[in-house]
Amino acid sequence: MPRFLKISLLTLVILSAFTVNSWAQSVADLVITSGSPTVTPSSVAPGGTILLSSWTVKNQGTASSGYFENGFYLSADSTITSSDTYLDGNANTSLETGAQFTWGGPDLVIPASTSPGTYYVGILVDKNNQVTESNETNNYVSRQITVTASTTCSTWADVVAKYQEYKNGDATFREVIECFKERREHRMDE
Ligand SMILES: [Ca+2]
Ligand SMILES: [Ca+2]
Repeated sequence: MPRFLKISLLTLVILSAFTVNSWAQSVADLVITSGSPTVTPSSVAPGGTILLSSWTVKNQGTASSGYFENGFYLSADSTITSSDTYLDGNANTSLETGAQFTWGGPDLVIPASTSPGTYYVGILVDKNNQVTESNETNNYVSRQITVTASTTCSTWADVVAKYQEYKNGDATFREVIECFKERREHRMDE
């Protein structure tokens, strides 16, 4: 092979290595910089509403992100994925390198069918993975909550049924009063 051709080939190899390398480094990285959200109240009955604190998403990568969608989820563990129970969501327009956006905290309804227990409520940015990122594992934050047993006395019919139980000797009068109070508190929550 002539010497000049060898040099040209070598140049080509070096140039392509540089090109591939700089292309690989220029990638977005979305991250929630506000940490785990606070959840109010931290204990809620199925069908109840919780309020998350405001949160901030930042693009700490080296390329613009493009449009992406975010989700709020109910999860059995602290890791939030798009397979968890979807509660609500929103979307961001493209964030430039170093740019961030702060969202107000969302109101989220815990599904009425949720069994009592310990859960996590979380935020997942780029839930549909529309953005290619240098780190795909730092896209969520979560906070533990307790889902309590559902309210048994939420309607007048429940109170009447409890009174009937009392008349039949299956409940105390105190339980009827408690049921009445529970129903009133439930109404005030709505
Ligand atoms: Ca990321
Ligand atoms: Ca992604």
